[in-house]
This record gives sequence, structure tokens and C-alpha cells, in this order.
Amino acid sequence: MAPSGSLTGGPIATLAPGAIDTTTFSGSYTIQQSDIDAQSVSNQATATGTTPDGDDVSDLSDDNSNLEDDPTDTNLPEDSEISIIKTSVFNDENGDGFAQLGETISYSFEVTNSGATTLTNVTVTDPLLVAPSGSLTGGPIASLAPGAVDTATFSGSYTIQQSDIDAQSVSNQATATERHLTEMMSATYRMTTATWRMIQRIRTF
Ligand SMILES: [Ca+2]
Ligand SMILES: [Ca+2]
Ligand SMILES: [Ca+2]
Repeated sequence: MAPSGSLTGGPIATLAPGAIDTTTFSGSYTIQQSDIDAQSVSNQATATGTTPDGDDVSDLSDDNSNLEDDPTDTNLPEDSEISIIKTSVFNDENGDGFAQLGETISYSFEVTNSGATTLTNVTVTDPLLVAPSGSLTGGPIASLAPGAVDTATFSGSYTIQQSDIDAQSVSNQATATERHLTEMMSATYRMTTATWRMIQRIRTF
């Protein structure tokens, strides 16, 4: 028996014709990752007794009948979950403290298996990071174990467009909010070298 299971009780010294024993034997099994991934445990036991002639009789277990040999299945409730955190860095390529057309934002992705099952074929999609102004590379992750955190597989880049610089023409509000956050974070950094100019800039956000 595998170290994950135990079976206690018995043997029963004598079992009369027609007698039913439900108390002597009991078992316990600690579920493994492969069981959680399969979302069920299935197996069968065998009972063996010795006849008055010294022969053995045996039966493979069933789940509900003495006349059948079906495995006993235990369904395991699924706990599958994935989480992603996306962070960004504005790249001030010409170092002037402002965003100009053609400068870029780099994106990083932290993907976490926050559930209890093994996840396979993990991908990331991002409506902003598509050609021609954006790109998203990496993956898919073939297998991500429960609790595993991946920060290296996916990365993205976005080239700032005129519509991004002109806040009034950004059409996607969620994305615009994110880009605003990106600019404000980089603005905080830039204030160490161009304090007054950046204060003016922040007021326009
Ligand atoms: Ca059955
Ligand atoms: Ca049977
Ligand atoms: Ca710049």
C-alpha cells in the first residue's frame, strides 16, 4: 500500500452464513495532487475468507451491491483559480521628463496559481498589447503548480500614441486609467530632477 493510505481492522475470526460485518475494517486515504487534479479518487478493495475446506473465496468490492464489481468513486470538489498582476514602467527614452510620441511603456506580468489544482496551458491576453502599437510575448506556460508564481514568462511593450498624450481622446476608460497611473508613477520619479515642470504636468492629468 502506498504511504498515503491506511487500512485497519481484522481479521474476522469467524463470519457465519448471512452475517454482515460493517465495523471491523476501516480505511483512510490522504489525497494527492494527482487526485485533486483528477477531481476524483477511484479504487476497489478485495475481501478474502477461508472456507471449511481450506480454500479461499474472495470478492472485488462494489459501491452498492454484492452482485457487482464497480469501483468506489469519490468526487473531489474543484478549487481552480488563477490570478494576475500587471505592472508598468514608462520609458522616458530621451530623458526629458515628458512622454512623447514613440516612447514606450514596458509591462510585467505576475501570474499565480491561486487554486489547488495544477493549471496547464496558461496564457495571457491584453487588448492594449497588440500590433502595431503594442506587443505581448511569452508563454504559454505548460504547467503551473498550485501556489506557483510566474514573473518571467510574459512581458509586454506599448508605444505611446498621440491619443495617449492627448488625454481627451483616449477611448478605453480602463486602459486610460491604467496609463494615467503609469504616467503619475513615472511623474513621481521625474520630480527629483524637474520638480516644478512636473508639478505643472501633474495638474494636467
Ligand atoms: Ca455497483
Ligand atoms: Ca463484488
Ligand atoms: Ca520623453
